[in-house]
Amino acid sequence: MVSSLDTHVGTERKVITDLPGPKSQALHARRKAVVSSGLSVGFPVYIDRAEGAIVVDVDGNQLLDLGSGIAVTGIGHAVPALVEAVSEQVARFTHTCFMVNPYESYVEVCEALSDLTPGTFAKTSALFNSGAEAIENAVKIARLATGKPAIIVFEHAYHGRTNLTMALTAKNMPYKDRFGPFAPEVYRVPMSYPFRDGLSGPDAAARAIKIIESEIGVHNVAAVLIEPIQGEGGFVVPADGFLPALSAWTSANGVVFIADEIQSGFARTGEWFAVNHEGVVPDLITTAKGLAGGMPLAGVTGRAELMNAVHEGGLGGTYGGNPVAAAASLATIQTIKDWNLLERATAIGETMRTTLEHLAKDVSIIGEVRGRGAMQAIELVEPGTKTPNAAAAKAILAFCQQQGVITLLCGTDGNVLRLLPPLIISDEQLADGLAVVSAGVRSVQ
Ligand code: PLZ
Repeated sequence: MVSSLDTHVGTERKVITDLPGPKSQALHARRKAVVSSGLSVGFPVYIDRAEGAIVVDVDGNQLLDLGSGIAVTGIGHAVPALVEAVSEQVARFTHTCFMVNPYESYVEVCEALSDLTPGTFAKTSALFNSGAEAIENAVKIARLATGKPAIIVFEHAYHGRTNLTMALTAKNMPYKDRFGPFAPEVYRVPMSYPFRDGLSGPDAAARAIKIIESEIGVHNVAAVLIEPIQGEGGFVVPADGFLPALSAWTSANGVVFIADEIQSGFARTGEWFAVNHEGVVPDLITTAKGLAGGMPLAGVTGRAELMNAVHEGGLGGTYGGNPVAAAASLATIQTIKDWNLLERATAIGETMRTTLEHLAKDVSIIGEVRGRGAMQAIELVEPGTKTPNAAAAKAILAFCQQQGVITLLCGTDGNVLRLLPPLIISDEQLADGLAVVSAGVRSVQ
C-alpha cells in the first residue's frame, strides 16, 4: 500500500555523517525562523522514515530508537498491520465527529479497553486526543461523580501541560514556570521513592494518607491520581504495597482511584497495565501513547457508574476517537497479541536490567537501576553519593546521540536516563543499544 515510496529501512544502526548531518542542519535553520523557540530541541536530527526500531534521518543515518517517541511506538515503526489499517481507513473516511455520526471502530476500541483493563465490573470509556485531555476528563468525571472538589497528586508527578494538568504536574521548569495561575483544588503529597525515602510501601502510603486526612479532609477528596510508575518524574517505581494500600484507602473512603497509565500502560512493563503487577484495580484508567502506535488517541476507562454519571453531552471534543486513530489502535492491540509483546517486554526488561546492573557494579555514578519490563532507567548521582548528577545524564545522552542511539532523560532533577525501546526490537539491536549506553556511562565515569 505504501509501495510508491521507497520506505525500506535496514535493521542496523549506521551513522554516515556527523550528527546532525548537513540536511538536518539546514532544516534546523529553517525551523528557527518559523517554529516557536518554546519547543525544546532534544536532538535536531530530522527524520525521513522509520521501520521497526530504526529511524532514518534526512542525511541517511540510521538511528537505533530506544525512546519510541516517548513510549508511543511500542509496537515499532511502520508495522505493516498498522500501516494497512490506517491507509484503508484514510481511504474510507477520515472524520465525521463521533458525536455527529458514530462509527464502529470507536465502539471496538472501547470494547477492547473494557476487556484489557483490570476489573470485572461493568466499564465504559470515552476517547480523546492526548494524554493531557484524558487526564482533564478523568478529573471532570471524578468530580462530577463524587460531588467533591479535591484532587490528590504526588511529588514528581507528570500529567500534562494544559492548565489543569500543569497544576497536577509537579516539576516547575520547564513545564509550569510563569504559566500560572493554575487550577485550584490540587494537593500534592509525597510519593513512594524507595531510593530516596527508604520507606516500605505501606509506610509511604501511611505518610501520604495522613497528610490527606489531616490537611485536606477525606470528605473533600474526589480522586487520588497517580502514575503507577512515574514517567517524566524519573521512572520512580513505588515500593511494593504502596499502590495497594492507597487503593484500599480510596475504596474505603469513597475516593476515586485514577491510574495514569499513559506512559506505563499498553504492554510497556510486560503487562497490559503497570497496576497489574500488584493486582491493583483502579476505578478509572487513563491511556494514550502506546494505545494507538503513533496516531493521536487517548482514553478514560472505568467503572460504568462513574463514567455514566456524566449528563449526556458532558464529555466530547471534535476529534476524540478519530476513525484513523481508532483503526491504528485496533491494529496496535492486535499486533501486541499476535506478536506476544507482553512476553517480549518482560524479556527486554530482563536483558536491560542485567546489563545495567552489571554496569552499575563497575561505576560509581549509577545510584539505582529501576523500572519494570521494557521501561528501565538509571539514576545518575555524584560518585558514591545520592546527590543528583544531571550533568552526567546529559553527557551520556549526548554520547548516545553521537553514536546514533536515541535515549531520553527524565527526573525532577534531570538526572535519570530512561530507555523505552520499541517492543519489536531484536536481541541484536538491543545488545547494540545497551553497549552504546554502557560505553556512554563509562566515558563519563
Ligand atoms: N501522563 C504519565 O507521560 C506525557 C510529555 C512530553 P500528552 N509524557 C510526555 C512533553 O514534554 O510534553 C504524559 C505522561 C503521563 C500524561 C501525559 C500527557 O500526555 O499526550 O503529552 O498530553
